[in-house]
Parts: sequence; structure tokens; C-alpha cells
Amino acid sequence: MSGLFQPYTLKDITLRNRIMVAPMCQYMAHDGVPNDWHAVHYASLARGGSGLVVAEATAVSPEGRITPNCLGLWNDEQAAAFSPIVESIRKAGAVPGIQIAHAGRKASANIPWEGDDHIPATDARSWQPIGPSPIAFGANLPRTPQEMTLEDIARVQADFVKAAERARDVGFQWLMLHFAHGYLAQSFFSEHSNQRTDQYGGSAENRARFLIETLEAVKKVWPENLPLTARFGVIEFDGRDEETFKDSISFLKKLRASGLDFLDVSIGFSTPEAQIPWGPAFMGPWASQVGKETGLPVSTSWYISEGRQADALIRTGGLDMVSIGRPLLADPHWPYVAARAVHNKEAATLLPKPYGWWLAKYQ
Ligand code: FMN
Repeated sequence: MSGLFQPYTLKDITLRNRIMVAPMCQYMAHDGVPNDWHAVHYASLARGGSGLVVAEATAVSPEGRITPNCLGLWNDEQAAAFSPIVESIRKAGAVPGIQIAHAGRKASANIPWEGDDHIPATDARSWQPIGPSPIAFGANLPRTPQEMTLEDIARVQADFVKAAERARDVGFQWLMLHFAHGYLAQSFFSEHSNQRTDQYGGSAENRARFLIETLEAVKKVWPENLPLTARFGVIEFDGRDEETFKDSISFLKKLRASGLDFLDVSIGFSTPEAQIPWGPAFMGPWASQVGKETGLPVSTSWYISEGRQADALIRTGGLDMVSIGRPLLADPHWPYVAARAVHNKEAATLLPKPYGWWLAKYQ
């Protein structure tokens, strides 16, 4: 049975272990362009020993950013600035991945440590968020999105395709479509945010249409030999999970048939009223169930913080990978610490020689 430190192969890509750096927004970009912050951040994470480094939610268009300081991949300047970052991730032995995203009705917000709320419409830094229906998220994000026309839908899908092409050309080898967390794609799937009466709303099948079409369009440009993956919120913790989960499974089976290779299982975050049972690895059983019912390889994140716990999730918990967020912010060398915890004799080889050689010599 595979453990956390066994390599993982998907299509032509082999990861040195089952640890994915979860995408984590840094809110440090200007005009969507990566800079020295991102260069150091991603190189450090890759040097820390993770198998896969997924760059944060990167907007496919200016209006698709969560905040004015989010990364983007809608122009050549942004793509060129990603190039050395991709190279540094590869040099450190990790596979470079990227999450491409559109924030939908949650767009045009202040960065978390400056309010985490919608920028008022009267502020020159703000822009008009769009969504499937004119329904606001509420709470800290009260702005009502502009309902997308069919032309808007086609344009955003084309933006996803163009961003995927740039990601491909710049050397990313693992693409993650952001279909989760209440952003645009998830908001098409959820009845909390989608009350359309056309072919993109109503039945679960119609609410899945935007996501399936987007994947199918991206698949046409993404290399066949590289993983085409997504992150999707399979439930909302809103009291209607049985029905939502059933709809999610039917949708994911279709997405798999359309070419999805791997799913990072997450939460919908479509309503501020959700009652989420935060706790150690609490999404593990849901992800395992998704894997069993759809046949997709899966990962999940949320409060997976210990090496032995992560190893058990791979060995017996039904996961193919773990997606680690905050523990890697606390310590980019978390994979080394986790390897020590599971008594992996090769732990120090996860780190570059200037670190690992000494740790192996004097442990
Ligand atoms: N999830 C995404 O899908 N895309 C993001 O860009 C993203 N940005 C995040 C930024 C920060 C600073 C944090 C803490 C989380 C973010 N998340 C994002 C969620 C993480 O990917 C991850 O799922 C979450 O932190 C739970 O995992 P953890 O308990 O290991 O931190």
C-alpha cells in the first residue's frame, strides 16, 4: 500500500511524494504580475520537499481577481514573469502546477488584512463583479453581481482557455481549474447563487454546464500527457448536503468522462450561513467517498497537519495525495518534518544538499 512518501504518477508526470502545496493566494501582485515575493515563496516551498507546488488562484481576466493584488495570467507580461518561478520549482525537484480562477461575485474585495470585504463601488480601485444571477454572497461580500449574458459566459470560458495556453507555454505541468469556494464556477453549480432560467440554471445538469464546458474547452489546448485537474466543493454544510453530494457525484462522473484526471475535494463556500464542522482532516471521508463513487484520484486539504495523519490518509484513508496549506506557511520544510515523523530514513534527501546533507549527517 502506498504511503505519503511513495512517488505518484499521473499521465506523464511523476511526483516525488504525495504532498501537494495547496494553492494559497499571497495578495502581493500588482496588475497580476508575479514579483520577487512570489519567486522566493514558491522556490522555498519547492525546496521544502513537496512533490507538487500549485501556484495560487491566478485570475484569467482582470475582473476575475479576488482582490487588486491577486495574480493573473491574461497577458504576456504576467506569463513572462512566471517563467523563472516555474524554473525554480522544477530545479528544486517539485512539479510546477497552477490554479486558474475567476472570482465571480466574490471579486473586487480588499485583501484579507485590509478588511477581506468588498471594496465599495464608489472606490476607484473597485470593479463590477459578475455572476450567474444577481444574488450577492452577503456578509462581508454584499455587492450584487451583474448577471452574465451568454456572451459573458463564452468570453470567460475563452479567458480560461487563453490562461491555460499561457500556463502550458510557460512550463506549468499540472493545471488545476478553480471550481471551488464560491467563486465563479462553483457559483454556477450552487443554487445559492444560480437562479438562472436558461440552459445554465435550474436542474443540476444545467447548473453543471458552465463547469463541464469550461473543462472541455481547456482540454482542447492542455497537453494530453499532462494532468488536467480541478478543485471543487462537493458540499456546502448548509443542511442540504445529501442532495448536493448526490448532484456533485453525477457532475463529477461527467467531468471525468469529459477529461478530468484528478480532483482536489473541497467545500462550496457558497453561503455565509454554512455550519462547517472544522476538525482534523474532516474532509478526508468525503474525499474518499468521491474517489470511490467517481473513480477519480483525489486529494483534500483542511486541517491535515501531522505527518502520521497524512501518511494514514494515503495508506488507508482513500486519498491519492494530501493538499497542505497553512502547515507549509508555518514551515515550508514540513515534508521533511513529516518524513521524520513516519521514520522515513530518506527524510533529509527531500531537502537540497546545503540543508539535507547536514541534517542526515547529524540527526
Ligand atoms: N484555496 C484555493 O483553492 N485557492 C487559493 O488561492 C487559496 N488561497 C488561500 C490563501 C491562504 C493564505 C490560505 C490559508 C488558504 C487558501 N486557500 C485557497 C485554501 C487552501 O488551499 C487550503 O485548502 C486551506 O488552507 C486548508 O488547508 P490547511 O488546513 O492545510 O491550511
